[in-house]
Amino acid sequence: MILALAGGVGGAKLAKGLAELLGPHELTIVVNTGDDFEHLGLNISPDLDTVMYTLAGISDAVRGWGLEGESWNFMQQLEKLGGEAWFRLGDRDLATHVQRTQCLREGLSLSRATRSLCASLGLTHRIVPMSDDPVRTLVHSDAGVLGFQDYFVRRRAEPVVTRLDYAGANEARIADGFRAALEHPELRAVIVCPSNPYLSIAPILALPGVREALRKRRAPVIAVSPIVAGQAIKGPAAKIMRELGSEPSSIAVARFYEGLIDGLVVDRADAVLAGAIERCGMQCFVTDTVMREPGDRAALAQRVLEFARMPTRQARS
Ligand code: FO1
Repeated sequence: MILALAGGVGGAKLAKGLAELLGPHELTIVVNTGDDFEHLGLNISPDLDTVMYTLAGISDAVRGWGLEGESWNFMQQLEKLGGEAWFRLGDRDLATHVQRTQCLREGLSLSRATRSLCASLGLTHRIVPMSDDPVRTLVHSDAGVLGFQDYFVRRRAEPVVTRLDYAGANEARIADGFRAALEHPELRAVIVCPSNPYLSIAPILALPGVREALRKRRAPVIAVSPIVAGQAIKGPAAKIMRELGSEPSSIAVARFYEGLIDGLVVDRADAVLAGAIERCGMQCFVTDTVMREPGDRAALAQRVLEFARMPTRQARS
């Protein structure tokens, strides 16, 4: 049993690689819901959808989010009518949000709604929201306190970030599927996918009991750094790190996860950082981490699983 923690595009790619190597009962993918929001009366869960669409092989490879071959008639008409068009919902993607909203209105949990969407897309691996309770990432910035999508999409991640909050996290219960994976007697490894540590993984770690469960477990926890040569592979991770006072690098990622992970996988471009990373109390594994081609995803997943099987030098607290 492997538990993967994932956020958006980078996380979804490694999750897809893991799903290509592991059977449906050997993998649980727990997904950040801090980016979720209610928009146009719909419940939108961008990271869950990115993971679902990527595993189903129907995500848009260029944008990373939404569906391939999408049409935008709804959006164009909405704009014409003077509606809110800053958050682009493709015609087919819209069906996912309508169906999820309908399930939630009928009283289903987000986990159940996700299971039903996954089944309809022919997915057999477990994709689980981190919680069925609402957790919302709030971006404190020089433009005020912003909802995540307001910051990220409407304002193109331009405001300077001063602090991040995960509203509701303290009161939220971790989803049953997440707890079951954490407590699984045959849990072999926890893989932290190359998602933005602050935006995608921190909301998962903010849930009561998650840090403690990760510290106590016997299985190794291996993270893949989303920073390569001081740059984020995608998204504003490097910019946010700088604004929050750390130089964007895999060392900052190591410090962020210090005490929680046994190993950090970094790209060959960052091989020189291995010594400094190991001084943070974890092993450093060096390999190609940038997943450009579809084949790169299973190749990286394979190497990460091999790293997880290696005996760890650090004693876990
Ligand atoms: N990202 C954008 O940059 N612009 C959009 O208009 C946009 C729409 C959108 C619709 C559905 C969906 O599932 C994701 C969407 N995203 C969009 C991506 C999303 O904002 C972010 O990638 C994640 O929240 C960060 O992981």
